Amino acid sequence: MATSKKPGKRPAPATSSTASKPTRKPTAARETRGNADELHQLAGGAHPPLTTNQGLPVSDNQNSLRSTPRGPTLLEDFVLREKITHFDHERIPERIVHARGSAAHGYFELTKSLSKYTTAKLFTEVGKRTPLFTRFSTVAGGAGSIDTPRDVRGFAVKFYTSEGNFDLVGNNIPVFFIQDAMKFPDVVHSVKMEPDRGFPQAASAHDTFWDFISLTPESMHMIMWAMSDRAIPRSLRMIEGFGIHSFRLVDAKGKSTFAKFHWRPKLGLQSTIWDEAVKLAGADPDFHRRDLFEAITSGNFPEWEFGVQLFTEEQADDFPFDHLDSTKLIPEELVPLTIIGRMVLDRWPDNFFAETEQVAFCPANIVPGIDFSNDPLLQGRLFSYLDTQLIRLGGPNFHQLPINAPKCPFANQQRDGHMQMQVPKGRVNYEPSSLDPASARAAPSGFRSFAEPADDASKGRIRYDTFADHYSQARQFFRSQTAPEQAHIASALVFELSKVETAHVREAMVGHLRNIDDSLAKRVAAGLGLDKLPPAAKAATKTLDLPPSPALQIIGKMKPTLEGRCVGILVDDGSDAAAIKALRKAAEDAGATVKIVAPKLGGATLSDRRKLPADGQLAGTPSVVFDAVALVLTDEAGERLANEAAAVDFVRDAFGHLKAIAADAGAQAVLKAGGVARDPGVVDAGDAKAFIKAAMTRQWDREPKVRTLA
Ligand code: HDD
Repeated sequence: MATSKKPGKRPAPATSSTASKPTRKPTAARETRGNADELHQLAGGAHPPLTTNQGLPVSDNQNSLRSTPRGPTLLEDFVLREKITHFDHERIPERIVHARGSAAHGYFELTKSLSKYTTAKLFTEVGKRTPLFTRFSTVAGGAGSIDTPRDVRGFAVKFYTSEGNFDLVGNNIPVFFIQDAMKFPDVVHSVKMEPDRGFPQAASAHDTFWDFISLTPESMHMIMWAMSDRAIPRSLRMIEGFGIHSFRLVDAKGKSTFAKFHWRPKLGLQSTIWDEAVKLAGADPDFHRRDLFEAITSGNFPEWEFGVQLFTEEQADDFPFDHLDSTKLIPEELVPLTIIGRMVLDRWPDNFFAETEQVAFCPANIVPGIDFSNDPLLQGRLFSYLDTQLIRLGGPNFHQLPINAPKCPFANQQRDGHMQMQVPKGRVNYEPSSLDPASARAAPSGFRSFAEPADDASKGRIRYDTFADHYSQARQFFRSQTAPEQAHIASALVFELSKVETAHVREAMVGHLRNIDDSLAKRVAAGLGLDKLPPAAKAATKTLDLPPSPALQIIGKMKPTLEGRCVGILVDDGSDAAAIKALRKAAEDAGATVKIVAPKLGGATLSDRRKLPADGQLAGTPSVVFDAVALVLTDEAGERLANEAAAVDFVRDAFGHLKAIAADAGAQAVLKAGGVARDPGVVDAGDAKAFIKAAMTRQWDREPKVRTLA
């Protein structure tokens, strides 16, 4: 850096390193010239001293060390160099999948013992609370992408048990795209942004994804789920979670029982409407993260029931599918779910990076009494996660980070490596040894793999023929849905395939749909404007008509409740204070939070002449962020807001998204401008009871009147 010698009068030095007196007093406008002493006076308060990473107290955190007041910065400035170097390294490679995530601390409480099946203390000590950390994520988008794309949601739980960490790394959908880990890089590459152009971000609606899928019939069951409303959840607090694979529970005698793990949200399942998800992406890209943060920090702790499906090898032999195939699920009607515990998330992380970003999940983290199955997808995962953490977190000691470290004692002779944070003592770094009685040694009571008898068969790259049926469960899923859910699946397929530029890919997809359900194929073909129905894809096996499973619906699992939901009330000057109070009380009594929306953030002066502050300004708080809305307006405000696009969109969208709307006489002008027609979900603002009843569900009957569905 060269010194620029400027002749003439120079400004007075602004450095405080010489402890010079402030040259002038801070002005009322809180201006400073970067003088550290001035800044300290301005900010006020008593603070602990700022230090370098070596503990050296820093006197000036505003100015770099310069050779002269207007001269070059000195290389000697170790304080600056340390700060900038650390900053330069603040980002680590984001996760190749599931990069965008939100997480919380909580606990698991066992309510029913599985001691008949397993020795795992986590599942045998009733009443015991095991601390845990749960991270939810989208799959395809980058770390800074939106929260509401059509996507699978990751549901990863790290249980810090007394016998080591158990990681249940699942999703909100109980099946997966592929049967073998060999295909994972392909499916992920296909869904991520296309490599030559760098878009689309966080979206499956593009050629490469559907090209891959159209050539991968095993994905068809998962595609039905991904096109269903499961992929556009209303809240992370309202999704189910699934461990997906079969795991083994192993008892003290070494006997094994298969288990599938399930999480059930206490608030019930709920999804958005696709148009709502799209608009939410703009209104609040952090919608799910904010929702989780606000719920936990306000004491409304999200909760899930934990259930298991237990079955024996003999039972599995009779299933009309192979339970080791991750593209299949076990209907609850076939093997019922037993609820054995609950998870409560009650603490938001102190630091996003240290915890949510650095948490490293791994399906290979299990505890004695639990073991893997031979699911070829799970087998590949056992390798991939540890490997990815090595690059993502920079070395083999990431397990020592506080968020990853077990909360039970852990010790071995692994040593050294990048970022070793422990200081092992003594000369013994091997086993067995006789020199140090404190050095760790393998114990007979430790983890033992289930002694599974080996097949008498030859090795090879084999896809077993019990994995060959790709359509029966896809058909079962589609036919188990309610009529609105089927319409959403068909419409989602039309939307996604309409973004595909390559005609033969669109046609191939419709060919697969013909094997799933011919009526679905026809609806999608009509939605795409295909002249004729493409031939059905070749199927390796006959597609079965499995009995419908209502447990696979969302609408069937929605709870008629306002708990955990949010109601928005649009007000303006002169609004009826009593009506607002009654609506608020009714909504809060039903478990909802209430937010006031007004044209100005300062709020409105109501009919009782009191000022009601707003939680959100109208233009920045559209109705998509609420589950139901009410409008309480004077005639004058109603007429005025009928010409205000944000107010008109507020009601038009609430109506289009099938939400309950309460409106008083003054608000009718806005309703009219928004094209809101009277129906059972549009009620008088004076009838709080009717409003709450309507708000507890979506107005499914309204949907065909507001949009064309495939
Ligand atoms: Fe995976 C992350 C869930 C198959 C390789 N996966 C990751 C996360 C979740 C899942 C929830 C994010 C964890 C977090 O919050 O940090 N993955 C699944 C499920 C699968 C699955 C439910 C199938 C049933 N995954 C799968 C396969 C492979 C991977 C077959 C590779 C062979 N997954 C990874 C990974 C990630 C990952 C590359 C990226 C970041 C990470 O691990 O920590 O290793």
